[in-house]
Amino acid sequence: MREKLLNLKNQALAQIISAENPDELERLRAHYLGKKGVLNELAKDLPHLEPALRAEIGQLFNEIKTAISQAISSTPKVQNRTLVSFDLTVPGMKPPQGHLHPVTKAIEEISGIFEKIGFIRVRYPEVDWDWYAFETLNMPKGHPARDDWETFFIDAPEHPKLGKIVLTPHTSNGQVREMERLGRPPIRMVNIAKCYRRQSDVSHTVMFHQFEGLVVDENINITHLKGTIDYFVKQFFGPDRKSRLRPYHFQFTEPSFEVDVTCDVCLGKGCKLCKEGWLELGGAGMVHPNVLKAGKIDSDKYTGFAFGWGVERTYMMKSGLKIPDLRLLYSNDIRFLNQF
Ligand code: FA5
Repeated sequence: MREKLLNLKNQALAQIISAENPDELERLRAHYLGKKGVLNELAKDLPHLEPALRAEIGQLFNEIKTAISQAISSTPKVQNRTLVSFDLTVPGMKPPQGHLHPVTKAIEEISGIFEKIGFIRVRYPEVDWDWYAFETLNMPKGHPARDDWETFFIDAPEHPKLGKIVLTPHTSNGQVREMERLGRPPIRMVNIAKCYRRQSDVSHTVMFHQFEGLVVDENINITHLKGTIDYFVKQFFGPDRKSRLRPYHFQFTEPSFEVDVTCDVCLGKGCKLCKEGWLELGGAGMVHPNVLKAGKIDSDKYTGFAFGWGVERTYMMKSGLKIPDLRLLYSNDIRFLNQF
């Protein structure tokens, strides 16, 4: 009898633990503790036991009843589980959904704008020879203009003609590569790639992106450059923004310019956030004849223009976007990235 009762207790507790909902618990309560339940049926044998054994088994009976009753009433986990699993009216939980990085979105938008007017999106090495990054761009070895690019050099053997290997400090390395790829004009490329410089502050990151435009053909002049810049500015920033060219110097363009775009806050009038209404976008100019020669293009017959701007800085100048520190774009802070 004692063994039978202990087995019954174990069986009841196991069933209670694995009960899936309150109805099942109530069924177990009736089965074990109800008037016509298993325990009451067994209790009918008690009077036939010897008096000493009757007292011991009687006590065991009470202990088991209490244990089963407590197990049934102290099952909050089952109650909760039941609510979550079966209440179909509880609103569902959306799984977190990612999105493209803002810089990737900007690159897609920039490529689309230039592709619409016949530019071909190309990609050239982000680790390249000194030859393409400097030498063919009218910056021979030891030329002081090279210092502006604060370049990372790779510790690798030098090539007798192509020189050292560098992490490209600008996308202008694609200019002569594109001339070599096509062999002859017309050329209309947009090269978007990662660039690297030894610079880090609120407006500089060690790794950033540039987009480089290059057009070479017969009779290309500055008006084509200005028209292309105006088209881009209106498409990317909006119809109320304007651009201007400011004289500048680059070794690989002549004449050279810096391109400015009107401030998104004051639209050119001048405010605390800009310098006299204009924000600097990047460099541009007419391709230097020495660069065309390096790309084996007849510089008497063909002319061209080029421009190279930072993707991150350009993106920051878009209306409504206020990014106080460019480095935030690469901090991988999901609270920051979720805003875009
Ligand atoms: C150049 O790199 C030239 N190759 C641009 C060019 C191309 C001129 C073709 C003429 C013809 P610059 O060093 O000014 O120029 O860089 C161009 C743009 O890259 C800058 O205006 C800025 O938007 C971006 N840039 C440069 N360095 C960084 C940096 N460390 N972090 C983020 N953006 C940068």
